Amino acid sequence: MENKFKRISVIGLGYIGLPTAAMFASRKIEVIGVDVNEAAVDTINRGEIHIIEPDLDMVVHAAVHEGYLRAAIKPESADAFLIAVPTPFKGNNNEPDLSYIQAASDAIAPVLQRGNLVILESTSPVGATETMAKWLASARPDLTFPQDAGGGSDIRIAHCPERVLPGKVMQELISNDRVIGGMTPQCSELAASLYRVFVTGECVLASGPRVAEMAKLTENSFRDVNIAFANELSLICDELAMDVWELISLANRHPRVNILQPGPGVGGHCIAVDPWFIVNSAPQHARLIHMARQVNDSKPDWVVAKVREAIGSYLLDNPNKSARDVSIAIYGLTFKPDIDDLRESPALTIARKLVEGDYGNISIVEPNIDSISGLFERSDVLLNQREKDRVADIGVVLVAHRNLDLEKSKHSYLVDACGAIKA
Ligand code: SAJ
Repeated sequence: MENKFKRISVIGLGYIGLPTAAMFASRKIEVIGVDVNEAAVDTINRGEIHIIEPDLDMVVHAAVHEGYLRAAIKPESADAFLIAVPTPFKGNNNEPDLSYIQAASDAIAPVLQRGNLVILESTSPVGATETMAKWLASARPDLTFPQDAGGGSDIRIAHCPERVLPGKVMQELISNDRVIGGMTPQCSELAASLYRVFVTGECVLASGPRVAEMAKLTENSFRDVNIAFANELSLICDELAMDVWELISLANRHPRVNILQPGPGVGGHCIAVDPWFIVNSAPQHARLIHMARQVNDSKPDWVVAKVREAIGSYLLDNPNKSARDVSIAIYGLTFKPDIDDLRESPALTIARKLVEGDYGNISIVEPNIDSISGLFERSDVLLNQREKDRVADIGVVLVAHRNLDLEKSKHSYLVDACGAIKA
């Protein structure tokens, strides 16, 4: 079948937009990536990348040097526009901020042409795609849109949420099934034909954009609620002097039980954010989802309290010492194992709180990052992987990195927040 898409524009060149742009370009389609960040645009146009994701660098390098991918500050005309901009919180009240989506639709509106497809990929609260369609329609009264013209509209609009796992983006972009929520069946069909350029998973047509928006929020809320269950068990087991990892591995022997792992809290930029979009849409009914957020958000403080308890026990055993003599080794800072991403990391929150305490030597053992400069208020915190720094009065294990060889560590007291020792 002949490809209808000669030129694709991707708005927002971050963790999702850049890999998506590079993927289309690797299939020899002209792609214009648009971002307001001039430094990112320059980096990409040199064939380099400004984010960390395995294998992305070589795909971008090849796409730019073969002439299929180009970055720009302003949108140009194209057959399809994919919007992959952030949807953060507005202020401090966990409400979604659609201003990036609005800015992206304002930017593409002047270059839209009859027959174009506009896809919202950003994780969005229910109704955001329809809101975007209204913004586009009011900017371009000369064109017809699906909300008014139905199946025969000049512009086709769909929500197709991204669902890839950081660290496996280049694989999952191709192999994951894709949820396609068009505003009309014609919009869905056109969007599916675009993704079929590189997606080998199924392109599943949803009945509309709202259910596609909710599907993405539901996936991340499902994971959040299940992690909260594991985190709650870890508190109960601590109270009952039981090993939560043993408990979970026993319970998981049941054919229909599959409990996730407790940890220091939930980090990253998705699972700790998206459930709030559901809570905001239906606050009276989203009780479990709301509670899960609170359980997971309170876990870092609980870990800090456990470390303080361990310090107290150490001082009781060593009455000649004061808190200022206590040395602490912290293992892992990233938001999950085997990555170098510190965004919204509960381990970093815990480490910062411990550094604020008036303790002695603090060393961080984090094999996946090269520098902790600027991360802590105290400048004497050491980042070290050397064996001698693995000897401390208190060991605090926060992330179960594969390359964290804990056998080499020696401590009088150990707080293991992620089960790395027992794994
Ligand atoms: N975590 C636990 N216990 C577990 C699993 C995870 O404490 O058993 C913690 C991790 O340590 C981390 C946080 O949860 O702090 C989130 O990690 P994650 O691996 O569960 O998810 P993310 O944020 O890297 O990516 C998620 C994925 N969503 C789902 O698996 C349902 C990904 O597919 C989404 O595309 C991504 O969010 C996104 O962009 O929304």
